[in-house]
Amino acid sequence: MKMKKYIASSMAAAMKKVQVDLGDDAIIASSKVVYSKGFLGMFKKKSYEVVAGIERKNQKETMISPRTIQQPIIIESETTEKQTETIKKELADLKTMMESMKRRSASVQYPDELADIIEKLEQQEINHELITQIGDGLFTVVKNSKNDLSQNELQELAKKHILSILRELPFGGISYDKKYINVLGPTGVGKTTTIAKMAARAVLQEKKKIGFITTDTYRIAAIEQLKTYANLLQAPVEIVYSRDDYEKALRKFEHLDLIFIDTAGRNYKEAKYIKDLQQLIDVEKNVENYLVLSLTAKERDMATIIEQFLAFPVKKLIFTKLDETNTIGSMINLMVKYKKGLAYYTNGQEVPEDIEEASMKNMIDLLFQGDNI
Ligand SMILES: Nc1nc2c(ncn2[C@@H]2O[C@H](COP(=O)(O)OP(=O)(O)O)[C@@H](O)[C@H]2O)c(=O)[nH]1
Ligand SMILES: [Mg+2]
Repeated sequence: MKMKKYIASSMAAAMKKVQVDLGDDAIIASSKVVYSKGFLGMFKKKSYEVVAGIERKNQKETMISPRTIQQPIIIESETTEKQTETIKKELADLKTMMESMKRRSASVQYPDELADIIEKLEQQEINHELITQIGDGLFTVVKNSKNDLSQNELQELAKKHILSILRELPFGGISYDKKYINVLGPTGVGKTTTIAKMAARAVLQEKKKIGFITTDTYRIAAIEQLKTYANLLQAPVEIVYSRDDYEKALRKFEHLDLIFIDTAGRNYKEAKYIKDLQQLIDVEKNVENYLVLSLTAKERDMATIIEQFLAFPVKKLIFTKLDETNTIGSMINLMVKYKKGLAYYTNGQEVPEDIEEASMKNMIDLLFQGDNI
């Protein structure tokens, strides 16, 4: 089978080229994102490369026929057990590869009317696996539908499909069932600012008596920052340097409704603070843990951070700096991958207004926002 390379500015466009050139029977051997070299490594251009070919009738069995696969087994009739294992593994790999090729080539066969939606999800950087899942779902509906569906109807269907993927995950902010709100995450993501926003809501809307504890004693500025917000809300702050301080702070705040615990980013590596907290408070019973991530970070780095916190019972994430990006696919990819819910997302530096409690619906609307297909 002769292979050809197709390059275009989107995956959908590259697939289209393949389809126009080779027709519906084209087989996709590989697809990837490529970056062209820019000046001094800058201004790199992103494009999509698809390698595809078409099987000619008389060549049908040349590539991956059962005979080709079996041949080594027949020739090597005196193979040792180890060799047999290797061959079995190779066969299994080959099977996986063929299944994946079949699956990828299926995307070529998505009808044209799905191209815009698939492209939108790609632009949002939803990962390939989820896009295939959504695309396959829509494809089934389109195939079985008697009438043509409008773009709006298709978009609604795509939203419903995403809702069903997310349905097990918890959404929404502080429950007010637990006394301690523990906010974790690396430095600079916006933990303290977000705490101030959450605390302001607790005081102004829920009329809670609140207090703050900070273990982020590394930089004076960080303490001052929290004190400033606490003063505005006329709430007490305890600065905790040791386990003793911790115990004292917890006792001192016994009469309050809600305690926000601000942490130092570097603690996520030490994990000592987390252990202390676990020993002092019944974490399961009394603490709601939130992990804060910034949408401006790379998805891979965010994944590493989530993995560092897997041992800790974090049920929901908070994503900050939505105002600094147009893509939220990474948020959805990570939530699905790590089965974490979403509490809030924040969209600016202003306290207390730049925060929104998350719901499944507003997150999905956000994904298709500004979209008038
Ligand atoms: N653009 C934007 N900046 C934010 C947001 N949340 C926090 N920041 C800024 O990010 C910086 C670090 O915030 P800070 O709360 O000190 O982060 P921490 O180190 O995690 O406690 C500050 O300049 C904040 O104003 C947000 O939603 N959008
Ligand atoms: Mg801070």
